[in-house]
Amino acid sequence: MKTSRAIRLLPVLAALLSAEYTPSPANLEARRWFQEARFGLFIHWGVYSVLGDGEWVMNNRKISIAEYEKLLPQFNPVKFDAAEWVRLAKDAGMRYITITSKHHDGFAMWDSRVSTWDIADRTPYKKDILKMLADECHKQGVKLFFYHSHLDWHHPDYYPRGRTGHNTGRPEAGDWYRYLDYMDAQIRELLTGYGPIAGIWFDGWWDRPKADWRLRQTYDLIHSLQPAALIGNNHHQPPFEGEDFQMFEKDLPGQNTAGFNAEAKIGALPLETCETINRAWGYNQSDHQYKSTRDLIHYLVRAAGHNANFLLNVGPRPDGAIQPEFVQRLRDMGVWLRANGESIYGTTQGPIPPRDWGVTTRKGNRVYVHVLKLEDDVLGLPKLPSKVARATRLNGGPVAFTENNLGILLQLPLAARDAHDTIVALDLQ
Ligand code: FHN
Repeated sequence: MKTSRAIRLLPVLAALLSAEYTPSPANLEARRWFQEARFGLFIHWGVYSVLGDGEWVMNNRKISIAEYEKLLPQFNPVKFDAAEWVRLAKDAGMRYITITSKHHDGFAMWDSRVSTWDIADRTPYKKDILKMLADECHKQGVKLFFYHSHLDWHHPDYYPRGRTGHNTGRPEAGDWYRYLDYMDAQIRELLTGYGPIAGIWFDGWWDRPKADWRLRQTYDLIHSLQPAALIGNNHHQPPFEGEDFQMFEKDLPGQNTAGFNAEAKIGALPLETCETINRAWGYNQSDHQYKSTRDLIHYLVRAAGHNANFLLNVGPRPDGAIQPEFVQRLRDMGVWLRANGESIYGTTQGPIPPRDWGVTTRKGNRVYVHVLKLEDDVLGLPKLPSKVARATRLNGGPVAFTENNLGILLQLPLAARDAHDTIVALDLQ
């Protein structure tokens, strides 16, 4: 009797789950906060850091689970200092941190109750990294997101397999829905044991784009546990129902230089773009191709000019230290933001779309013109919604300009340009 009633209720349940998603007031408020925050720290960290060859090392080197598990005794991050990491993010001017709770190797960076494939159960370190980081974030007023991989190279029930993870030595069998139950159980742990969580940043859907991921059930679970938690999914597609923000990997919204975003049309949700400092997400000891502070500032500014946040990545070492090349760049960005943050935080994309010379951002009646690349002494701008009352250098004196019915001409002598970004604030009438 009970079973037949459950079967009759299934279509009702399915209809509920496919119903249009209405974000709660707390969620809408969180989206507003997110859009104003503009800058966050991405952290890719897990047992893979031991090999110093990026977070894909298990797949790339065709390492079996048995061999990969031998890395565990070496993962002992005694130099990890949550307070120092959060302080570093704050000093860099970042308003949130997004850390890998679980990457594609399936390894949990917290003390999971539904698995022993985690830092607390299997490493000499034994401590719950996420707990320490969450406590510190709450203490220092920095919001915390968890990056969570749908894709799993370790779990036996991740079957049928997708594009990756074919050489880990798992039997060619498994129960897909049992895997999804496991994933939801872990998500439940993350949203019930770590205080307020700003959101979940999913990745790995693309490994099995045709699979039934039961996404809506997972999304509804998250929103029922923490209505304000923002869900984003790096599936490289336009946003799915139930998501709260849209991310672009290694590209500004609308661009596709890295090849991930061919189908990622810009939707109506808050936007974010993520990028690395060298070329690796997880710690890579031989990758020394660091972007300059100037390049990173330009990326942040261009992201703001595209109405997007910038999530800048570090891959900490296996001992828990963040390498000095990363630390230095983050600190330098913080110095720049302390002087120029007014033109980034709390702004929206400005009235002039992104250009080769730079971008515009806007707050109320003030338009910030970010001149990043200009060979001439003058910059011509199209007409703005209202006349310009005043033009000033941010943190500086007046800027000479002329305005007629065609547009505005700003005088920007090369000798007086800023090393990174010459910012002109235009106050509109
Ligand atoms: O495969 C991952 C990769 O390791 C990394 O986490 C990045 C971050 O955006 N996303 C995936 C590739 O799309």
